[in-house]
Amino acid sequence: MSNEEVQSEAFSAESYFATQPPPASLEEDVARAREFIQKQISQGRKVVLVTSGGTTVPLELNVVRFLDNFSAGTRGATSAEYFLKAGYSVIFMHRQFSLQPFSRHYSHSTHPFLDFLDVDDSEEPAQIDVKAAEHTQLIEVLSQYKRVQKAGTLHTLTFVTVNDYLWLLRAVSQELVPLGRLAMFYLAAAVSDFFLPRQKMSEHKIQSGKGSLHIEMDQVPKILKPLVNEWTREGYIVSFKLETDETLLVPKARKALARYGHQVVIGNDLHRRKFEVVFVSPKGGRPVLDENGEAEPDPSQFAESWVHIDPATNPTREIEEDIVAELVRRHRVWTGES
Ligand code: PAZ
Repeated sequence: MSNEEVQSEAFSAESYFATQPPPASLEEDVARAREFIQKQISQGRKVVLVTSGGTTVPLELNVVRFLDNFSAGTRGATSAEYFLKAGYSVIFMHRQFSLQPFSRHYSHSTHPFLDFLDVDDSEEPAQIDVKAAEHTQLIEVLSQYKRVQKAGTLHTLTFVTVNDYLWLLRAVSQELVPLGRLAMFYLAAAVSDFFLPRQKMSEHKIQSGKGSLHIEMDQVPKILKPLVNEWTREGYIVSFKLETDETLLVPKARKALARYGHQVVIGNDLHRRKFEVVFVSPKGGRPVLDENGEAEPDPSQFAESWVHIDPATNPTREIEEDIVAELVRRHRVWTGES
């Protein structure tokens, strides 16, 4: 395909996957995920696919520079733990080196593990101890981690680029089809809206001699559309919407629900996301959108509920506990259990 052809193309999901190459590890990743899913099916478990962390957009084929975003993966890693506690099996699809369930409690930047160890080198061999103040939390985290390891209910997949993410999401969601309504999708990753198609990338490091850098990026296809309509028809799909202008949260969440037809959008403001989110969902059937999909859908078609926690009165409480409890309840209704 020539550059001109690529430039004029608005990427649909179909044209995206027809023109952008899959990551080298895809087949192996999918085979491992399939094995995990089959085991969970044989044990009658519900499975949630949690996506977490940010995607990168490489600017060169021999990549030196890339665009990234702020997400540390806190939402995804924390939620994965609460889903495991609630009895779900979890496929944790996360950005390489972002936070992970359990180990997140000992992140190198907020709680480095060397700081909670003591060494006594007065004897040979030297002894290492965990500081007394750290015992309670470490025992709790470690016990849960070991329990999950023993039960084999957590499976981890990694992505780096937005391309890795899209290919993995498509493949894993197709593997989840046999679970029908027992599958949940919890799409908390911060996925780039723009990317540079492979055909437009410079092969080598972009040189700085020519003054300012102009890059025109293409829009990443709206992946929720094929996810809902083609890749999984019965899974319970929860997407996240991040905004920095809080007044946009609910209108944009409504629009996404009307456009894609999934079950819940959780809206969060960048600065308030750790203690406030809003659940937006259709009240009845699929909300109606105007013909060209531009006008605001009628608000009476949607229900909203806000979840708040108060960090001043309860600094250790995590909002993900409330988010997951609410989703577990809604998913039960979806599967016909209540
Ligand atoms: O990873 P984190 O805890 O720092 O942030 C979580 C989040 C804000 C990325 C997530 O809650 C979210 O909104 N994800 C979707 C972002 C988007 O609109 O693409």
